[in-house]
Amino acid sequence: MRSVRPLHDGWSLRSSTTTEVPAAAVPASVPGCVHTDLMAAGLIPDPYVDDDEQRLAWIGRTDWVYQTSFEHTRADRVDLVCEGLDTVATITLNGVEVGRTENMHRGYRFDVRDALHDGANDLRVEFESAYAYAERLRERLGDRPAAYDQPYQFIRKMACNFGWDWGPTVVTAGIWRPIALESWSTARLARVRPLVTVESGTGRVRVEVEVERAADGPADPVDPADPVDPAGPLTLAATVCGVRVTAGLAAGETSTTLELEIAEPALWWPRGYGDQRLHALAVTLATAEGEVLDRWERSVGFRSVRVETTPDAHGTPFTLVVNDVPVFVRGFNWIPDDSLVSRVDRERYTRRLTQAAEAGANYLRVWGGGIYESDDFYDAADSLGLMVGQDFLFACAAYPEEEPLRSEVAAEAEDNVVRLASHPSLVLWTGNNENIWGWHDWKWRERLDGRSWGAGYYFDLLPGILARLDPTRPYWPGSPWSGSTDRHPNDPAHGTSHEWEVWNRVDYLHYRDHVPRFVAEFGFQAPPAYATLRCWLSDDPLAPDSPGLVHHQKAEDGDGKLRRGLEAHLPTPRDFDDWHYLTQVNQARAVGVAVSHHRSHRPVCMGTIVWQLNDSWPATSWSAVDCDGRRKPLWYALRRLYADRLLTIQPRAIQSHRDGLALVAVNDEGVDWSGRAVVTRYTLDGEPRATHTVDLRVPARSARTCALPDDVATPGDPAGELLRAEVGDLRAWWFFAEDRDVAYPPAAYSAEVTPTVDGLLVTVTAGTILRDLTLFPDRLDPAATVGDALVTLLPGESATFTVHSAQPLDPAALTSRPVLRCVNDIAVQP
Ligand code: BMA
Repeated sequence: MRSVRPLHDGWSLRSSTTTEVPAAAVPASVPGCVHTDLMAAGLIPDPYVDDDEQRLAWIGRTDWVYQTSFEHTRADRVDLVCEGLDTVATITLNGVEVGRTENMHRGYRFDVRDALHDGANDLRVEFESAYAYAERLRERLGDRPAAYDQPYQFIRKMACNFGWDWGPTVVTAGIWRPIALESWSTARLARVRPLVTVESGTGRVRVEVEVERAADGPADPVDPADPVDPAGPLTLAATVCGVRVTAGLAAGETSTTLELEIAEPALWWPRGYGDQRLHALAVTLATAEGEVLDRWERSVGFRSVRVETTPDAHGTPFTLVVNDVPVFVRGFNWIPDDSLVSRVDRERYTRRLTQAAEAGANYLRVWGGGIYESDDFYDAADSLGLMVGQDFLFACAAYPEEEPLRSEVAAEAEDNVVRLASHPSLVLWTGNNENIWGWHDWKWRERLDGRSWGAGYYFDLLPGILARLDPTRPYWPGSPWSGSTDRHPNDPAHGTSHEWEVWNRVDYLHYRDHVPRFVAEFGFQAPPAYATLRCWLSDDPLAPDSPGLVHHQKAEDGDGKLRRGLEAHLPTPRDFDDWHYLTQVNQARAVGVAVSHHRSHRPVCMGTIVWQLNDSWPATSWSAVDCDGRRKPLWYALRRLYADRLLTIQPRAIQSHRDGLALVAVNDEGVDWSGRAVVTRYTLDGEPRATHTVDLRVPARSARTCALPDDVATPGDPAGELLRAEVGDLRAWWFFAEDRDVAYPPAAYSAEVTPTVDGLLVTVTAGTILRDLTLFPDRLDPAATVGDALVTLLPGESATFTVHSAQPLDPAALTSRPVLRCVNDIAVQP
């Protein structure tokens, strides 16, 4: 039986090519990376603190040696199995070179039998500087345009490691995924590829199996008295849902297919559409005599998936259809959860994906500048019912198609397509992030002057690999991609699009200018939570332009865009606390305009994916959750916007009402929704001026638009009135003027704080309107959390916030600025 022995102990790390740290070796963590080892040894500061990133750039330009030793007894075949090496490595065992690598995104297996000694063995993994390799290839293959002045498209390594508009430049090296010795005899399961389909209620698992036989005859059998012929007949068995099939492999054969058919299996559904039923699939390899040689087991889920792209009256849809049900995608873009990505463990993946699910998302797009996500990520997605679109790893650059890169791309694609095949959550493969768009629009063509840029990957190599290895999942050549080379790749009326005019150039109300079919990226920035800033920055005082904040804002003119975005909508901040709160409110408002617009246009629009869920370090960024896992107000806003039932007031030209308003009710549930909606025009003092009642009937998985009559939709005084729509607990608001122009009264309220077992209940009763009331308990206890945010109250109404904290919190501090905020507390004159 194949045995696996992890080699995670006894490692040390050193370098002979730098004088920045002593030459003596330091203990190394495996899996891990140089940065975390040097930090643990106290030799470097944390690159996420202040601007320490800048002092550590030399790490990426240095060569590093990892070394360990282990005791070993010989076996028939012994392989060194590296699930991930970052990146350019030479591996020696007892002074004998056993392998070389140049791709972080694939696994490697080296037959090390001949280099092993009985007893102690010396294993070294020497990493060449990623820059040295990439710059060498750039020199050889000719430069190519890219969004950043770094050679990331010349090496198969996580691109954002070289710095991004939300992330630091921390060019890592190290053994970033598990490494092990595998001992086996006769044969092993080299590749198991389960292809799961469902048709008319019948589930099928086609298990494609490739076997490796111990090389060329019984070399060095452990027990010479009992040699098993490694070329002899073998048997395979596969089991799922109690169904078992077997197949024989004749002498010398190395591959076969096992087909399992399950009548009416319990299906896997995206969350909100049904349960996430997973079933164990086991494959065993044995000799003809029945001796088990290897075993493989994964969870699979039965579901069908396709993308509907048949042109219609509006253009070209992009509608995911799972188990024959069209699914409205409410998603987040996902980036590596840490720039030092080897630190992200199973627990952290589960926590972060749970935050996405709890915000109401049903989809994550794994962006192409990161990694092919780990099985821990996909396991969490499988059980949470989060659908995943995985980009192949190409982002914002022209990528050379010459060797050695072409073969590396093919190898990594094959590896990962096979590795991820069992996960039902994976519903889409995408060729790249913004590269077709870049070629089209960003003057790449001129600069390339005929050189390759990646088209061969996106239109030929990658779809070819999928057709061969996993035809069960749809493929789309790019994000964005309009479905045809005859059209602009980012045409919102066709296929997938990215909306970046807002944020970069125009106000967020322009999200409403068109009705996109499926928006795979759009977003707006805000700073991270206050406690996160305080943890990582020593700025004193904190200010929008204090050095740490400036260093942790990586986007081009990011602070200018934040400021202009604010000026158009909200009162002028008087101090840092105002700026911090208002920029976070503005982020939530901007994304809210987009999401409610997109959802209100179901079924023309069938997907909205916010850029971005998470952060890889403490950053002012587009994220909803910051690097320390703290939820920004945007997260709470999305939880309302991504709920199955959404009520929203939208400007709509309906019949004669060219500047009219409409109430739109969106129902993503599988059952009809009926209720009585009351829409009232109020003064800021809470006086009703006009009311309209609508009997809503919203069939399952649809949206209904109801024009509002003029007496409700037309204010007497735009700066002093608002609309509120209510159905049950759901509310929608419409303000006729921007907050900076609204004649808000200074905020008045009373607050009551009641202790609970693990925190406090804070009940706020409004004396005046309170706009976007939000509590920031992390300002008092960094570990404190709150249950809701951005609650608007009319005079006399109250809201209760649940605060969790292990510390006693001062009630007075908890219920006043800067912990308790609303937009109209800015109206209070200091
Ligand atoms: C798109 C993404 C990312 C980037 C984001 C914000 O270009 O694909 O590359 O971080 O916008 O600018």
